[in-house]
Amino acid sequence: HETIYLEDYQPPAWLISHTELRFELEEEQTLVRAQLRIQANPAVADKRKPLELFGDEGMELSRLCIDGQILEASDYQREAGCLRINNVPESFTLECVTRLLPHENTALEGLYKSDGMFCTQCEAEGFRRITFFPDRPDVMSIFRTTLVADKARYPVLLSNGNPVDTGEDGEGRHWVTWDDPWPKPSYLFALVAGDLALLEDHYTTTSGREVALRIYAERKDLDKLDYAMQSLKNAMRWDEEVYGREYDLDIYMIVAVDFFNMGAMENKGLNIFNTSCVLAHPRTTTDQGFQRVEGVVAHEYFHNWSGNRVTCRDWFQLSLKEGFTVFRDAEFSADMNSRTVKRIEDVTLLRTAQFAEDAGPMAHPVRPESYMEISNFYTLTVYEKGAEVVRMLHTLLGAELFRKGSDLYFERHDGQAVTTDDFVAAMEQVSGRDLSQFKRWYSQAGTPRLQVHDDYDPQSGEYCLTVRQSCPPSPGQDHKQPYQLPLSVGLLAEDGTELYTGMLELTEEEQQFRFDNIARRPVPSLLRGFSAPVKLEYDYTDEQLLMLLRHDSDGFNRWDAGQRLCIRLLQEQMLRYRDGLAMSCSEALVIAWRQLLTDESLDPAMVAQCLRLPSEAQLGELAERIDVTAIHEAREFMRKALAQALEQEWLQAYQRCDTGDDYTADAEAIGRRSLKNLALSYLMAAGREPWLELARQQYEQSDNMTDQLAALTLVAHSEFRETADELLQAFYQQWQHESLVMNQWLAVQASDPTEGALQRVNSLAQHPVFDARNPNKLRSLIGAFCGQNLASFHAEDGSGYVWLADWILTLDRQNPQVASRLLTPLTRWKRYDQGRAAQMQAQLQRMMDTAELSADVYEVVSKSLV
Ligand code: DPP
Ligand code: ZN
Repeated sequence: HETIYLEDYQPPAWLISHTELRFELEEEQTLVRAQLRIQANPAVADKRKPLELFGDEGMELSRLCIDGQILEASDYQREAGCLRINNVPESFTLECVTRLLPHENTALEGLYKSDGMFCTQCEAEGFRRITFFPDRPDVMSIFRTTLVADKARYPVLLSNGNPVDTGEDGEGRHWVTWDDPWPKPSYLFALVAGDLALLEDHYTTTSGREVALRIYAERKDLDKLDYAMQSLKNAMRWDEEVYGREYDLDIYMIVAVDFFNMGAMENKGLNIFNTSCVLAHPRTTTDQGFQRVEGVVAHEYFHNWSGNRVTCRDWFQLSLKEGFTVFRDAEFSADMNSRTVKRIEDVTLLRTAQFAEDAGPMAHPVRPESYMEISNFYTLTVYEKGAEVVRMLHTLLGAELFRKGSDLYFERHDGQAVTTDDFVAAMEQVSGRDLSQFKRWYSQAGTPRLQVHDDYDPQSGEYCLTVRQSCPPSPGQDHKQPYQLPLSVGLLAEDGTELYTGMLELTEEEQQFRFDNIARRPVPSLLRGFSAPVKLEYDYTDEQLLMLLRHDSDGFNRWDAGQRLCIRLLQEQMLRYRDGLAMSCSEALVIAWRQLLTDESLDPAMVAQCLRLPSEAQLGELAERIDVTAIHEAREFMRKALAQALEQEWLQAYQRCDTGDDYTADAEAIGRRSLKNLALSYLMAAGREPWLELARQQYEQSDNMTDQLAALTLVAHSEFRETADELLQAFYQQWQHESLVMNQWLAVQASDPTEGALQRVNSLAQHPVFDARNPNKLRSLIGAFCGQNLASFHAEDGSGYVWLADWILTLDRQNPQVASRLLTPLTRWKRYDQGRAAQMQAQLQRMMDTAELSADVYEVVSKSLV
């Protein structure tokens, strides 16, 4: 397997102005006729280069012509995913017919079948599984696509752009031609053919363009499309208001498919979505699901500008579109819902999963320097950390200059394939600032650490903050240069009065900041709103954290102070557990929580966030060596202690939030349900029969999936096994025909930490609702067991590791992208105790010793073993 380097980038020798495609879709095969108008790139000096096109090795080539002349076998060579044609003219038309077997395509890249419908996934390199093409994002072409298929089976035929022609051939087959006027890279190509139902609406842009909005799904899911449609309209309006961006075609289509490797795909005018990111109905979808639909619909829509109109020069620039678009969708969701809650959720994900990625063997900069398989770099670093980098630019420049910068970026690069440097250059130009140091955020991997110390001189009233920054080594990068970053700070008096509010800018390894006229020693509120993606260390006392939890004017830091306190207390209990000492729960914490829980003036969503203990995964990320058992035991002890100490308060909060209103998916209602179900979870942790009855009642009486699934999960994970089995069975009976709900049913059981988990997931893998070819099912069973059921996955005998490795080896032959993704937990082996580390390493080695790993899995396994 070959490594590809950013520094080797060369502009394309050949350009394709027009691409005409004709798909003959049949049950046993698909014939694709491609006609490419090719010209030598005038910007490339060496005109005598052979024409090189990418094309999957397994793809059958049945005809190849230049300007109508059939090529002899000696005129071209096929080798390792590439077609080379020598002695081509400066400008010509290439015709190429390929034969595909979509029904046998289990990798779900290129053209494949999902539940009887044809669909495509071309990002990053799927188009080369459809035809021979310079399948790289800096080759942009105008596409015209004709689909031909049986009319009864495939009444709906879709591709990018606008439909321009249609007809029938008299033998039950029909065809539709689509024209996309905007030049695009091949990764944005899409087609869909199937028997689909449709929800239609329309939208008028600011400048008066009428846009037809169409969301397609299977007929049975037609009642689950309203929320996506509303979200789409909100996103279109928001992008006009906040970024001045309008939609640019007459039709915007979304199609829901059940077999999909990713969440969704921003193909020009024809987004293809995983059903899990578009279908939403109160009866079958949780609050989290609703918010995901809103966020992903907006994300893919925003790509129309940040990704499609302006795209990436090469795949090393992936964060150019993904980091920026995640930042855009996060701001959209913050505007539609609660800004602070959205921020807390995003930072929690970053701290738990992205920080772990940064500390593991696959750590890479936001703009990676090399890869074997680009699919492995659709990561939390490129997406979430990339979004944090854009957010820091927004913070450093301020909203107004940032908007000017994004206007300039879109205007200057419309229709181009560009780099993250081009993005930063636009920000530099409008602000007059030199951002060359800032760009280290794109080139250096690892999570920076800020160590903060302070001094106070009561005589002079001077307060001084000393900030040291450093960043640990990561693969291939032993030494890091200091970063430029915004550090948002407040100084609080002991009673919570704010003495100073402002933004400090770090550029050096060590810096001091002085504040005058401070009457008493203040408590610093640091990194407000998580103003930079770093680990912040300051030696707070418990009292200071409790004060911040009560008084900080920054909502995010109020929550963060509470989390810091919980983490510290949990870490103390972990030590006690390891030393065989009795664990205990801090009375001060109980008092603080009681206050939060009983203060009816507070926002329930915020209270719920504050009263949630950090997850086992996050505690693991924070540990020097991850002690799975100590983490689990300490956290369970604490949960139970807080449950029992506040039993009456939990019940009152439950009752207060249980308003009996009809379901709505707005932030306020979601916040109330989150506190209600958190209260129920603590009551269940208290372990008494009446609370089991309360949970059962909620399970039986709820009219929405949020409440029903919360109750089911709590009972299923409890010691009340009889009721657990009864509800799991009832849930299955009720929802067996709803594929997405069955994913939840699998995940609830896979994440059940009680005795016998491995046996349970093994028998679920045999259950009829499970389908090993469907990525959502794999994520629900394997992903949930290995990622959320940590104590079971890390069973001391290593059985969880063997189980996962067995799965990876099977799946790798079928769907390498999904196999590689599911492998992540094993890559972290160096973080565990010797016994576990050795067993994890042995499974990685076993995979490594297997002949014929895909590039996807090979890259991850080989880098993990270094
Ligand atoms: N479909 C993925 C996303 O939208 C990759 N572009 O992020
Ligand atoms: Zn994206």
